[in-house]
Amino acid sequence: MQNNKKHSETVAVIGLGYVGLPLAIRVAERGYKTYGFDMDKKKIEAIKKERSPFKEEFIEKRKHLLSKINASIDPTVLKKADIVVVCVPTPVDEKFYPIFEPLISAIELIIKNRKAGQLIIIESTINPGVCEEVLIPFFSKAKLVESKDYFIAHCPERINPGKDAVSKGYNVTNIARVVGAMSKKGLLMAQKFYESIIDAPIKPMGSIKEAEACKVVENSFRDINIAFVNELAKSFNKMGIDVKNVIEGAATKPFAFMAHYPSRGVGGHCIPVDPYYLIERAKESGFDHKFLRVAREINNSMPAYTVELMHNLLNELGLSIKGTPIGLMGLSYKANVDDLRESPAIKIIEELKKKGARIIRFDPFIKSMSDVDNLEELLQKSKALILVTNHQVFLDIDPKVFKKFGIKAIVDGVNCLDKEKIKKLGIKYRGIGRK
Ligand code: SAJ
Repeated sequence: MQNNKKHSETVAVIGLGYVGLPLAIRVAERGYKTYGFDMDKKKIEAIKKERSPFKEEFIEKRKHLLSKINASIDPTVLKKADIVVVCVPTPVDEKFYPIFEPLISAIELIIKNRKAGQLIIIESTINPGVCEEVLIPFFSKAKLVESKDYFIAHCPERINPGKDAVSKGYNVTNIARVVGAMSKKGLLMAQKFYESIIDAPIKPMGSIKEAEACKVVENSFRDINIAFVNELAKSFNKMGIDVKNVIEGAATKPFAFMAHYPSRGVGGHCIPVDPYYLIERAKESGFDHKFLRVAREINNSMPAYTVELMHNLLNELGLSIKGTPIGLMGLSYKANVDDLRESPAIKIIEELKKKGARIIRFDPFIKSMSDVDNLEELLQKSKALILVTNHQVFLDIDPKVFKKFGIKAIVDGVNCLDKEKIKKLGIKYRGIGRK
């Protein structure tokens, strides 16, 4: 593994978000002259002031390195780079079709500000075939030939946002990667680059398509496993079996079982999105991923299911959901991050509004979307609560506090509250597959 020796190549990272900024920090830390390009002026200004533009433990711990990145909104910095890494978002539209515009704009900027012989590495999540069928045609139109005027490779990002990543010790410096390229030379260049910045194995793939397929397979695997336990939760709820206890029991099997847990829904910019990349691309080749589609339908049904649980719980108390003040503990898609992308909270709010509930939102990581300033105010104003995000601050609440504020019903959207204590206090409790 390389140490922090000086490298002759200059590197530019396009897109300084959850993926690009940690990468740029690491590249600079490993001794490359590093440029960062982003269209967001506020982000660039924050980086120049050595302030992280978003909450991320990895960056918080390396803020002192931010000044080593020449961050700019001027795309001509790309002209200086021998290696350009593209880390822009690849979302899906409302029909879940992949949206390639951010990626195409990045490619157009690279072509406009190119340097001969550049190695261009795509880290954004894309489905098999995108490099060859969507991106390379832009270079060909500009009369640029792969392996002569430029090299292109794909190294799918494996960033794992949030505290749990830090607690597990995984970050951009030590997560193994796969890399694929259009040419042998491009593959060797990309592999050498990643081996110089990552202290973990870098696996060369047989083609760029294989590398593209890895990421969507990794995340579809996670999505179907979550869908499995979400379906179990619905069935066990009817059978009066606590699904969380059963999963923990099954997880005592030391092999051939991988615990996933039911919840109020699947959010984030990876898991709920990536399977659609595979579904849509396979459809173009005449294959229908029925199983992946059903898994997506199950996971997409969980926010409404969560609201139904609250509706029924209030009815058991002789209360109507209409007009009842319901506090949402958390908005972010996962614990200890300030990220609303595809968050189940969005659908839960929609469903509650349809039922006429009065909604009070509070997320300590997303104050701008909160209706109250603090947890106490949330509890004061609510008669019932839905735990949407298992931020530590919510897990630390002593259930007696719920009683003190007169909370009548709690739906635990991440199955992480103490159900026995809550029920003993006479508060109605429902988890996702546990009562
Ligand atoms: N979720 C469940 N049940 C589970 C696990 C997650 O409902 O058992 C929900 C979460 O609440 C969240 C969503 O699914 O809303 C996604 O959770 P996640 O833990 O997968 O978090 P992400 O979206 O940050 O996923 C990233 C992914 N990393 C990359 O795509 C590079 C994913 O591959 C990682 O497995 C994941 O981090 C991780 O391990 O934390």
